[in-house]
Amino acid sequence: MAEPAPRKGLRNLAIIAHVDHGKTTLVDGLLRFTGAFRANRAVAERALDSGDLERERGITILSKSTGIEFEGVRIQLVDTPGHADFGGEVERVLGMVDACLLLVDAVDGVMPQTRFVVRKALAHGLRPILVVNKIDRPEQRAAAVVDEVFDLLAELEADDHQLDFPVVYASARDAVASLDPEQRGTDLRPLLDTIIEHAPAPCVDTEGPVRFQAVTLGYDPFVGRLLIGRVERGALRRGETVLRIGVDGSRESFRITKLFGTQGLDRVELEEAYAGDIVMIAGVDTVEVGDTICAPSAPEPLPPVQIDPPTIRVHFLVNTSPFAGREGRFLTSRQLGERLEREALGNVSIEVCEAGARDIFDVAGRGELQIAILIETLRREGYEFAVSRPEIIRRKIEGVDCEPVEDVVADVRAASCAPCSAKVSGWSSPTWPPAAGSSAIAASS
Ligand SMILES: Nc1nc2c(ncn2[C@@H]2O[C@H](COP(=O)(O)OP(=O)(O)OP(=O)(O)O)[C@@H](O)[C@H]2O)c(=O)[nH]1
Ligand SMILES: [Mg+2]
Repeated sequence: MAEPAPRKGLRNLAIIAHVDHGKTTLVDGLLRFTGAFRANRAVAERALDSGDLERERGITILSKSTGIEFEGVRIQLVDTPGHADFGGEVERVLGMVDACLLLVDAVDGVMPQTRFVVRKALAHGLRPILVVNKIDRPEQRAAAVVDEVFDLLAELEADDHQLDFPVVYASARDAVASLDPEQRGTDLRPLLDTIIEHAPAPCVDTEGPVRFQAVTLGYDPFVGRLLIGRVERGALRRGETVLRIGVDGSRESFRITKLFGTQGLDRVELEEAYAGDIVMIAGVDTVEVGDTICAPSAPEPLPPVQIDPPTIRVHFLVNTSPFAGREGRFLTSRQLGERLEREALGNVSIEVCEAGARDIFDVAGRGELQIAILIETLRREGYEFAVSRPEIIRRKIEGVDCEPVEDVVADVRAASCAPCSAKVSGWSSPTWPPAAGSSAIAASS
């Protein structure tokens, strides 16, 4: 085995932020600026939000990676969702990258989900590159936003190096960036230069026995199940036989039938990939998120992907109402159970188990939007079922009954401030994880 060495021509970055702060728009701009879209190609706005539900709702649901080339350096970007319900998507991709672009809206400033993603990024030892976005908005307050981010990092106990974060001022919509808040940029070059200067190159051993961890699962109708992750060590080659070690310890050999990388919006076939590369592998169907793929000669499993536990629970049950069978094609509890199980394999932030009674499945997730998206996805696939009202998952922590918390920011008329405060302060049950932030009620006239 060789000593890990930096791969100078490569950068891996996650783009993280509160919801709607402009992550996907920025990726669009970067793809366009680096010429990743062919000149004659018609590309929709926010091209990476490619799922039907993503386009309809204008939000990112699944993390997606893309690769761009800039001045001889390959930059692999992972776009993440900003909505708190999909926080599990952010958590699992942070292990694949060496740096993160932290986008903060120049008007909104630090928001609850900014705090969540920054805490996760710091836990992975990442140093953020701050992008103050939407600098084009007339009411922008960039200087104050930079201070807010500094205070947040200090509060979350970032080290000196992390506190000394680089700052870029950008308008993702107009595809411009600048290092000077007073000067409007002309293109995204300053941002790309900052990435190359400040994001560390992956420091890896490309010669040792191969090791890879599946962080996300995908599906391709031609090649079957796709395992998406980063090569941790050594090299993966198409046609080679490797070993899968399951999270549960199970082992299975398989041949890599296809290996893909991403170039802009396209998937490109590769013959080999080296430590540091984010790739997709095809060749095995029975796989779970967190499984390790490694050389048969060095079967060393990687630690499972850690994410926060679910907070709400909904029952999915067979539709027994008088209108049953009118809409869907898949109606039985076996079909519903199998589909939910498949979801739980690929989506680590969802837990599925059979509730005590027959034909009822307990689906636990991170929030109502996440569950709503799951329900809608299943409905469109032809499943018909009934669901219960969501209920909060309570946990006993050191003998105390606790419930999950969420930061609340309510913008209300001055006259409504008192009743709103009273309502919020009535939620008095102890919380888990320990209260991360405070509730704030701002009055507007
Ligand atoms: N004025 C202005 N609006 C922007 C800018 N960047 C993005 N937006 C708008 O902000 C909205 C959200 O943009 P997205 O790129 O979808 O944000 P996101 O962070 O990817 O959102 P999620 O993935 O759902 O968290 C869209 O309506 C964009 O047009 C910007 O620089 N200036
Ligand atoms: Mg997005």
